[in-house]
Parts: sequence; structure tokens; C-alpha cells
Amino acid sequence: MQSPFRLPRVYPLTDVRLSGLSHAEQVRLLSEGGASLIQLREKHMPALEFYEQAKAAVEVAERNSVKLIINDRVDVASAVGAHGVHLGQDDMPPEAARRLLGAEAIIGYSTHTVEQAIAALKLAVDYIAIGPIFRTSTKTDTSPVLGLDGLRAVRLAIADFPLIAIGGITHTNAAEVIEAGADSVALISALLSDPNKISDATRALLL
Ligand code: 3NM
Repeated sequence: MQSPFRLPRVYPLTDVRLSGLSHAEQVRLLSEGGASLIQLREKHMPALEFYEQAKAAVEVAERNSVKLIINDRVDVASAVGAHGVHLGQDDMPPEAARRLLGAEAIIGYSTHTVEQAIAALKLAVDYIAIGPIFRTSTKTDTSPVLGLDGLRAVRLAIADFPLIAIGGITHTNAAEVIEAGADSVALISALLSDPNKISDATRALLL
């Protein structure tokens, strides 16, 4: 395992349908608001369109010194030269992604229970995400809500391993999520639901 990956406090994920904006435009606005690590999350586009959008987003990210992580698609991450990939429980195993992307790649991994979080410590991953912490309408097939107590239990179980909390996180509850043990909060709707306020909403969380 490499030296621990330092997570920024805020980890935005893009959503083209929710924001009505391209991935590159979202990366521009999120980085203008101070984000330094952003995940491109795309569940609907054909591969060609996502590849082209991801390539454009990488260019914007490089100009702004932002690290870009691609959700699910190891092939797209490699093809566009992203900093890494974020994998779910049903995606390609992290070890296989590591072989393809190399030792320097940032590999994140979604977990939804204490047991999954503990199991993830043995994998070739740089951080784990735990969720959903609260109810969310952005993702429909989520596991049961963990709440802040569930998050505390995960933190206790994984010691100081880099941990992102996701699911229903807002400007109102972000501080208590960090307080309960997350190194970082991952957000979609709280940052993107008003496309005219993406930079402001990001900046407000980083204050
Ligand atoms: N993953 P919002 S919850 C993408 O539990 C995602 O792993 C989750 O969106 C998990 O910030 C979620 O709008 C949706 O609630 C997060």
C-alpha cells in the first residue's frame, strides 16, 4: 500500500442530467469554487460521448490543478489520462484496475456496511466511500441509510484509513458528518441542483 492519500474536505461528483451541463463545464464551475478532487459520474451516455466529455473535462481539470476521478470506467480513466477511478462493489476488482492504471493511480471504492468497509482495507484502494449516510433521491438503488451512528461505527472499524461519506449530504449537515469521522464529504445535489450557483455552493462548503 502506498502512503495514505490525503482527501480534500469536499469531493464533488458530476451529474449531467441534474445540472444540465457538460462534465467539463461542471468541472470548471466546481474548481472555480475551490474543489481540488472531482469525480465524473456518468450512468447514461454512450461510451463515445462519455469518452469525449471526459477528455474535455481532463483538460479543464489540468488547467485548474484539479485531480479527476472517473466513476466505474477503468477504460475511460486510462484512455483520457484521469488521475484515477472510483469503483463500486459490482465493478472490476480494484486489484485489476490497479494493474491496468498503475501504482500512481488513485483508486476509490464504494462500501455500504461496516463489513464491506473492513474488507476494503485489504484491497488496493486509496480511499473508501461509505453511504448512504442520509436519504438521497439522486441514486435510487442505495443500501439502507447508515446515519451518523453508522458512520461513527465505520470510522472506528477502519482506524485512520481515508474515508469519504456520501448520500444526502448538504450544507446543513456536512459539519456533523465530518465531526462523526469522515475525512471528506461527497455531494451531488447540494452542489449541482442550481446550475447557476455551482461555484458559490462549492465555495460555501469550503469556508
Ligand atoms: N452513492 P446526493 S449515495 C452516488 O451510498 C451515490 O454509495 C451513494 O447524491 C452510496 O449528494 C449517492 O445528491 C448519491 O445525495 C449522492
